[in-house]
Amino acid sequence: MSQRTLVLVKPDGVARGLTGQILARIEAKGYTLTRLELMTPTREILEQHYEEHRGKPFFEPLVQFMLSGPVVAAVAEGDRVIEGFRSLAGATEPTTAAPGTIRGDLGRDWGEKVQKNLVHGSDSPESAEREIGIWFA
Ligand code: RTP
Ligand code: MG
Repeated sequence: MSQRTLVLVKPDGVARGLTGQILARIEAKGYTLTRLELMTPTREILEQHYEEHRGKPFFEPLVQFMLSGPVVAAVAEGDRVIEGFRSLAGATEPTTAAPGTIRGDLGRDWGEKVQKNLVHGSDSPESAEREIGIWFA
């Protein structure tokens, strides 16, 4: 069944010039990009986006990291794209994410408080609709 998901190229991905490669992988897998925008998020958007992590020790460093530069927000569509994109992205921790994935091939640890792991992808249909509404209000 066709789904949509919110993809973010996080500030590390944009700053390192990896946006094109990351979007190319999404397209190469056969998904369609239906929204695409370079943006500088506000704290308000990020606090809504990361609501489930509020109160965790990495919450504030995560928000600071996400405020550190522009991000690319996109909506990708296709059958099972939510699972499909998370599979493409790889595990949260880039040092050990599987080779072949975006995080595994292009990311690593940089000795900082927060995982700079290049991308975000929604984790359920409910999250996808909620997040798309936040970023593409
Ligand atoms: P995402 O939501 O960004 O797609 O990543 P995820 O599901 O793999 O990871 P999640 O657990 O939802 O965490 C959201 C983001 O917070 C940062 N994080 N840092 N202990 C840490 O340093 C830590 N834990 C999480 C990462 O940027 C992660 O993607
Ligand atoms: Mg998550």
